[in-house]
Amino acid sequence: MHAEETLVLVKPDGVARGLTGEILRRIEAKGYTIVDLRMVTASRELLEAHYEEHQGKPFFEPLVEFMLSGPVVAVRVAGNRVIEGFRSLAGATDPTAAAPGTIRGDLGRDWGVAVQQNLVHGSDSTLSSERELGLWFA
Ligand code: DAT
Ligand code: MG
Repeated sequence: MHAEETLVLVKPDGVARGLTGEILRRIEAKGYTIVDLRMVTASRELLEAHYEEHQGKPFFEPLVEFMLSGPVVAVRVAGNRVIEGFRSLAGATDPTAAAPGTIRGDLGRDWGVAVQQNLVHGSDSTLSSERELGLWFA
């Protein structure tokens, strides 16, 4: 049986702040396996597909613009229950409320802009991870 896989993105704020290594370190220290990794300057089409569930929400356009603002690091991560486990490592969406000990809680903050810049993305279900891995590792 194959181990579960998830898509992690180090978002443009994480790359720009030099936190890629720290984020990958936490994934590896937890015991998950980095299976594949690439730095990507995403297209608008890729991002609109990736975030399709959020189309029409007030933060959608700021979110796409933010994700277009610089390169991201896309990571294929494997391990039993890694989808749930990485979401736990990442912490809550709002970095101000995210618990200390999590990536967003330790390394993120509110910057007073229209979209939360919270360093990482992690797939939220097996359906999402399969769809998202197909987009970023086509
Ligand atoms: P997550 O990344 O925790 O899965 P999400 O899928 O609900 O969160 O939203 C995608 C991204 O959009 C999220 O990482 C940050 C931004 N975002 C979500 N809700 C927001 C809000 N209410 N205001 C500003 N940005 C938001
Ligand atoms: Mg999400």
